[in-house]
Amino acid sequence: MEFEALSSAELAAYLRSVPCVYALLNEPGELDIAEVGDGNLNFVYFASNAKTPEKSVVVKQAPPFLRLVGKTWPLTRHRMEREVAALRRFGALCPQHVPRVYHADNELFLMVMQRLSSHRILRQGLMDGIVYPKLAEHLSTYLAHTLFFGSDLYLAPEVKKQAVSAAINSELCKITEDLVFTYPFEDHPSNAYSAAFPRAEIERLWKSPALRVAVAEMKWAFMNDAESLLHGDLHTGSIMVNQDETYVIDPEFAFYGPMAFDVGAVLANLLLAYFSRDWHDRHASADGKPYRDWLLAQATDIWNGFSHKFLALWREHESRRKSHFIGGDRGGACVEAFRARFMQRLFAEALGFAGCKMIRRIVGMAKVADVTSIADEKLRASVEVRALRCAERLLVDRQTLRSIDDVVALAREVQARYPAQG
Ligand code: SR1
Ligand code: MG
Repeated sequence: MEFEALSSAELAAYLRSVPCVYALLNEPGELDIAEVGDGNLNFVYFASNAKTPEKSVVVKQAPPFLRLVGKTWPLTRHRMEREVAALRRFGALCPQHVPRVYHADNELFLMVMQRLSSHRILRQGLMDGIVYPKLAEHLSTYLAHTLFFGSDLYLAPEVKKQAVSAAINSELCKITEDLVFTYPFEDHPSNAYSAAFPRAEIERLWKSPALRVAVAEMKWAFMNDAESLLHGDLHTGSIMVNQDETYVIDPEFAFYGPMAFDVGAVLANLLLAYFSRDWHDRHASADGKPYRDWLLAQATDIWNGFSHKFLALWREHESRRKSHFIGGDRGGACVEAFRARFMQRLFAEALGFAGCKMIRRIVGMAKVADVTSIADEKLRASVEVRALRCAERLLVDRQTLRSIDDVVALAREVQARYPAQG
């Protein structure tokens, strides 16, 4: 049967029929329903008790297609099960940073979840120049906990393998394999260019063997390195914030993949926010220079915080278990040497993934508002060139950029070398 989105009346009747939701909504006689989804995949509704509007939930339903494109791009509705499972797993590990799932329906492919009514999407906050003082602390905790506790550093091998198998998410991974790692690096019809974008810039990347090989290496890692349960789409539109709290939403792309993919997504989106400040500073109340510095400080603090917390979890776990992943280590030098190499590899991979993710947002079909909202065509093109040049260096030089300070220096250098036009 052809899919029809639920009408407000149907959804209200449904929500009243689910006892736990009915109770959460304060036993509503009437519900106010608003469709608010602006994402690429799903329908999202706010449902509030008409008499006590603070009693409110979010309902998310997966249609059998990609919302951004419509029925011509069919997509499994089982993605909702992946998202619910990931929210529950991440919520168990990091309840302070993950919204609660109140109810899931595997026949309607929908879930009812916590409404974050005093929070906003981080990307919008960054565009408006808002400082979030706890952001780096919260995101580094979220990344360290979700990535460490999903990995073979913590889980028993048979539990981990079972978890890998339960989290298979082939259709959504295929979207990433195509849209992040393949189409932007060829002359694909789904690519989209802004009006003043200099085509020579992308031709240059397509013809760079060093870049093409680097991207292929990242694609291989994405497809093969089942290291931990990932969010899988951790851009700044998947994060909700206020001055005190940070929540990570929308893990429908969750699967077992390389840990650095989530870290790289966060870094990529902070860099896109940084390069687009020439436009947003014109409208933000804050002074431009300190805000740019704050954005780069977030990248620094998130990487350093993540690395520190991940290592602390690892050391604590092995000390409690009285054994090491690498086995007996007389003298103890090899354990720490392995950890140092492990984190250096993660860092290099995070830079490679960040590079791919920046390029896909400039050249590929799914863009980001930080850049698309730049109404001045020439200025937007300057921002796009900076993002591409920085991304190229992140990919090609990912082994020689040894620290997050090197990345910050690179971002500043690119910003200075490609001044804003327009
Ligand atoms: C075609 S779906 C486009 C993008 O939206 C999601 O947020 C993912 O980033 C996906 O690649
Ligand atoms: Mg999403």
